[in-house]
Amino acid sequence: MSAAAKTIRMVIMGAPGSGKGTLTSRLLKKLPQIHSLSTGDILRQEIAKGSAIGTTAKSFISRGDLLPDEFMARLVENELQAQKWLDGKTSFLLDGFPRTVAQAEELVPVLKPHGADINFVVELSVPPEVILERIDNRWVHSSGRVYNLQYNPPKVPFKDDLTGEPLFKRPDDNPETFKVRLDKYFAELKPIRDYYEKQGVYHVVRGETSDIIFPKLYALVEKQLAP
Ligand code: G5P
Ligand code: MG
Repeated sequence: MSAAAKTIRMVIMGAPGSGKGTLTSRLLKKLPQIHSLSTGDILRQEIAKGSAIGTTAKSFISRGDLLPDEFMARLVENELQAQKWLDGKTSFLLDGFPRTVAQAEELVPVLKPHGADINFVVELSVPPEVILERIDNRWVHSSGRVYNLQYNPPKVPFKDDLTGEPLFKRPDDNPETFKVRLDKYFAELKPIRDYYEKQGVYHVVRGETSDIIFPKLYALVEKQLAP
């Protein structure tokens, strides 16, 4: 009898526009047993619904600011519980959370009782000058599916491939807000890298394009999943 694959509970980190959403969807196409959760997508969906969470999120996101750690931690905890991923047997990927050491620390008591600690963290390291070019051409669908007019254009211009619904520009994808988001990312990077490096779960994949990064990322994840 072959041994069962291991469970991965991973975090994908990277600057705004580094390709977290793009690479997550590629990874999940090859490894559909992994579930994913993007805090940015959840917040944008709450804004679209006009919920209380969305109302709080809107002003932070439009300024490029991070929402409060405690608020984000409760949002993720509720989502993990609602999805029933906290059984220690489910593989999941968190895109965009945690982004600060405080958020990482908040996650520990949520996961630990279920034997479900984070066991794999990957940083996408893409030069900022490469990223800046991408954002102008980004269009997104309300589901979180992401396109780029040059790199991965929709089949029909400005329409989502799966639903045919219109795509939209993110309000935080303007040069001023984008700069704030980049600065905030790099301000938080070292502490959170140190935090997960100490736990021996931190990996970095470097590259100027998602095509270069993807095979490296996939190889690391496969290794982690191997029995
Ligand atoms: P988000 O939504 O998590 P960011 O800023 O972390 O936002 P973003 O912008 O979603 O990250 P990404 O997912 O890393 O970027 O990148 P992507 O969308 O896949 O790719 C970017 C573009 O490049 C796309 O158009 C894609 O098609 C294209 N592309 C990909 N690869 C290539 C390539 O190789 N070549 C080319 N040419 N193009 C490519 O968070 C948003 C806000 O929510 C709040 C904050 O306010 C945050 O700013 N928030 C939180 N606040 C506090 N704590 C948290 N944990 C929070 N999470 C979210
Ligand atoms: Mg994203």
